[in-house]
Amino acid sequence: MKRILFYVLLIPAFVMANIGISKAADAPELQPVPSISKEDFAKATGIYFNRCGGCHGSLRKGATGKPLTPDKTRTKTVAKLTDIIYNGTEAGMPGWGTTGVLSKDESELLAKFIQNEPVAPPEWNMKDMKASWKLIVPPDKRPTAPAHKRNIENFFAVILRDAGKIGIIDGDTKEVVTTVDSGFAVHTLRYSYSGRYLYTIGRDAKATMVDLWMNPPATVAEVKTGIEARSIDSSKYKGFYDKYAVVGNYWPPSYVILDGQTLEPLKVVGTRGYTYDTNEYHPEPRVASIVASHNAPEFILNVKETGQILLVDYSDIKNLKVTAIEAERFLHDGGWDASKRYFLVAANMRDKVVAVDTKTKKLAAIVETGIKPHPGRGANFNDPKFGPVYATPHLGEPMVALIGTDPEGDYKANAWKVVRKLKTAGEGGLFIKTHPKSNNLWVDHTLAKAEDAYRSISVFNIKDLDAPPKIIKLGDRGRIVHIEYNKDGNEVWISLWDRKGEIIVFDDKTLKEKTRITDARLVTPTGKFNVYNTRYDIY
Ligand code: DHE
Repeated sequence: MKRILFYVLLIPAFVMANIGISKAADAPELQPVPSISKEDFAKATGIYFNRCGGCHGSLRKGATGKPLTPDKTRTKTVAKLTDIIYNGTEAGMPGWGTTGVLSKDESELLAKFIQNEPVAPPEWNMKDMKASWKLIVPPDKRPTAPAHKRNIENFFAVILRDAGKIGIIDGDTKEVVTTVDSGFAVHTLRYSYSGRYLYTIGRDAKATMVDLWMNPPATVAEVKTGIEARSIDSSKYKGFYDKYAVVGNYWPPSYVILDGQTLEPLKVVGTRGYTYDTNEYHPEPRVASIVASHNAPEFILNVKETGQILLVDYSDIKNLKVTAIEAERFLHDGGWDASKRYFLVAANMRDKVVAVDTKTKKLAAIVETGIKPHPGRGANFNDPKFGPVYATPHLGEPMVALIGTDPEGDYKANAWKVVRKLKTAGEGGLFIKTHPKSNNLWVDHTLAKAEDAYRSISVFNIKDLDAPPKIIKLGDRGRIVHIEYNKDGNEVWISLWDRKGEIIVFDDKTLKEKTRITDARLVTPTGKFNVYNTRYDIY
């Protein structure tokens, strides 16, 4: 027995020595763990949550950004890490100092913070959700018909990010009808299928629900579904209109099904589990984008770190049926193809777009597109040469990729292939938009390094995609972000993102600026969501 044990221990040591593996010699030298006061640790935790956690994860295991666990961060000095945080990286991380967000001292504090062990945020259970739930106006106290004469279908709800509010703008008159409170740094908005209710989700996982029939529109319910979230949508299948909403949490990693009329939390489902490829346990698989199917009672949820797309059948939430499709890691943002049969989502750190067939409930394809695709919800149109395509810009290069989306039609040879690459005025592309009635394709370059690029927009003529885009410079301040059409598809709304924010409105035919919506309340406008286009997923 002793002899067996001897060989068991000896053989690995022998092999390691002979192939040159000397664990101690090759392991990088680790810097000492810097000490931080309790107050500074709390401050750094707040900065990390606001600025870093979205990309690097609460447990710092990495996703869109690199892992920042101490085994990695302690291979660098505090000075080196401070420099990276302050100045950014070639790989696309913004310079938090050079963009004016963090001071040198704050960058250094953060450098020390990430050399310490990560502390997991608290859990958030049904009891906590129920305690946070406020039914401000119960359904039977709400109007039975619209209490104003405005054209709700052409309302735009605008995220006022740093104000933690939503602006409701009348798309016909361009008046700011009202602003309503939302969660902290609200991230996305969606409407109920009827178009009556607006659902919002804050970075702090506070969901709110606004009744657009009220005069003025007002918040009727709110609930905090977790500690951190980015996505929300509502049931869009016949028989389930306005019945359920769903929130995708970043922390705790989970999704929560809510009553669509009251936001009462009904069911929470955890997403912790195993990566689709290596079957390693991941403690923080976050729910990224969500869409609601028009063809089945299903929510489509993208689990970032484990690389699975979940088709969650909400027809019987007591006996939930979930189809988990193996896709690709680091799923982020995405949207429907024009037929609304296929859902396409970027696996941005893998430079790929994944397509799922929601009819067969199977993976349709994985397409390599370019460096860090970021479609938002993407854009659909008919390429004159290649037929129906889905378009995505890229964070890492000045390029829009067009992917063929017609696997059963005249253009099936192009299906799930990149049929064209269009050159834009800058990298750092976040959002893209067109409309079935338009011949234009608008693309931003919000996170480009060059000022000229992040203050301008590229517009392609869909009928002549061989021609370069028209590049329109939109001003001398802020960054240009997110594009939305009005209901008729003849106006384009673009945000000028700074504290004195503006919405710039273009005539889509002439590409001439029509007007600028300015209002002291329009603080840091980002996403804008037209009621009609969003509820029917027109993009
Ligand atoms: Fe977003 C969409 C997550 C940074 C503005 N953002 C999304 C979606 C996800 C996401 C998962 C898809 C929601 C859906 O469709 O269901 N975003 C994240 C991040 O994790 C990330 C990288 C870092 C973070 O900490 O948040 C991030 N996002 C940003 C920004 O910096 C932006 C420009 C401003 C902000 O709010 O911080 C921004 N993201 C948006 C907007 C949408 C969005 C406006 C919705 C676009 C749409 O048309 O649907």
